[in-house]
Amino acid sequence: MHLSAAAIRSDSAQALFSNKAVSVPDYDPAATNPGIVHLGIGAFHRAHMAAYVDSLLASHPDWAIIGASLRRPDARDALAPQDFLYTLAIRDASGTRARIIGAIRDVLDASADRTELIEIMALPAIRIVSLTVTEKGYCSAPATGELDEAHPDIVHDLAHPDAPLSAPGIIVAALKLRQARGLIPFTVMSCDNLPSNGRTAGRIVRRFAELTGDEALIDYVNTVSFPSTMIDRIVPATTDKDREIVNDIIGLEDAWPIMTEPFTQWVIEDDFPAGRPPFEQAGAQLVDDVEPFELMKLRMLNGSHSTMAYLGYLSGHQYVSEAIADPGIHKLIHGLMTEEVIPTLPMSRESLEAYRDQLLARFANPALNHRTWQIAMDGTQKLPQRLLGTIRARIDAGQSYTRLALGVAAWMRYVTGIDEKGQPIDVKDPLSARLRQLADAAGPDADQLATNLLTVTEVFGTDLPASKAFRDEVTNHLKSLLETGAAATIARLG
Ligand code: CS2
Repeated sequence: MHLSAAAIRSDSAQALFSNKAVSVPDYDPAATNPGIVHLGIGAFHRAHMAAYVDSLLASHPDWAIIGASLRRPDARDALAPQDFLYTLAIRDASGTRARIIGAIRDVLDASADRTELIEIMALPAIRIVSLTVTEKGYCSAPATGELDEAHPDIVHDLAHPDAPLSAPGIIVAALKLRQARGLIPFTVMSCDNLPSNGRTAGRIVRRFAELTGDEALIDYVNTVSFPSTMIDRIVPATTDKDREIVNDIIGLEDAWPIMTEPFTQWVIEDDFPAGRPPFEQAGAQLVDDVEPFELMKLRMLNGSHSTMAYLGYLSGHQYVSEAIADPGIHKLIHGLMTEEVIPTLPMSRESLEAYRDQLLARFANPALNHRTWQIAMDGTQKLPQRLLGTIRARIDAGQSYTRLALGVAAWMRYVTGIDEKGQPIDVKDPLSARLRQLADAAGPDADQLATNLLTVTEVFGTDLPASKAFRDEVTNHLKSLLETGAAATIARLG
């Protein structure tokens, strides 16, 4: 039997759930009303924000979520037949806990039609529009966080404002409709791994509005608030094996369960003029300034993740848990956080070392099959906030950054598209064609490869390529990676 509202109320399911400690919504999802529209209804949102909202709906039924996927129809296809219910499977070495989530009331396939989505975003009841559209969904230049005005989707959306493709285009179209209806704006809450994600989202949306030349709209968009958030939960892509595990536990077929770890954290800047659910009652931290938390998470967790993804993949490790079990990689990541990242952060060393140890344990979670290839994706959008910002801070302080530079060199080695055994690597990146061209033009020469890739100013800016010390450090690592491989390079670092 398929997962559905009726199925989870059946006697057989209730009996099984009480035996196996499967939890179900403590409210009737059909009796809730949407207050949030979420753009980018992928695995991450379903493991994180939707779970917080799920905890609140019994007491605050007017904050259910309408999700939209902007690129693919698959979320709607999978979830509609099961009344938008899905299982969140929380896994570690001790086992799997299943929680059925009812917070999502509908999923729109906005890859096919944006009209309905924009219409819903302009309903009075919608007070928050949240986003997990990934770094590239902001259509920005990663090095600066400014709107990329030449981005094909932005060019399209400015020419066709009523049929937008991009997240900024959709948000501005919905705000325009709200303005026409005399409504106050919704709050835009970014939940992506960007530096100052609220400020970045605000800068991009406001710039898009400016480019429309519509003065009244520009004024209205200037009144929108864009709180920053720091979001943290590791959520690997779901596999068929995961589906089997979950179906076995819940005794029902769930077309798209989500696998995650026990750890979860959400720090939110408290700036919601249109109102918000009491996220703090679900465990979120509401603060005045999220930036220190974001910096800590991006540099410690995501910086380590990307470094491990490239070096791990090149060393033949399919999963993060395998990479971190490799003594060379463990030592490198421990050293990267302790020696190079922690001194750049404003918190106490003691608390940061505790955070580091917790991260090392999370990376080692043997039940999360988190592929290095998944994290390696979209490197051009990730490197600036994960590694390059930290390198800049180290340079400014006159300090060394050899492990961080190895992470950058490993990315360069990875985007050549050929692994250490001569097999092709499926490099997923919005700039992959250009990266491939630059790599092919360089051939196996480390100097040339580094020189070519450092011309990608959207990633490196102009300051880092101009620093001889930075170029030398990256080139030396790259030479070693090309000539001796990842494992020997890591070992040499000691
Ligand atoms: C990962 C993140 O895929 C990636 O790039 O580094 O998705 C990471 O798992 C999350 O940020 C954890 O909160």
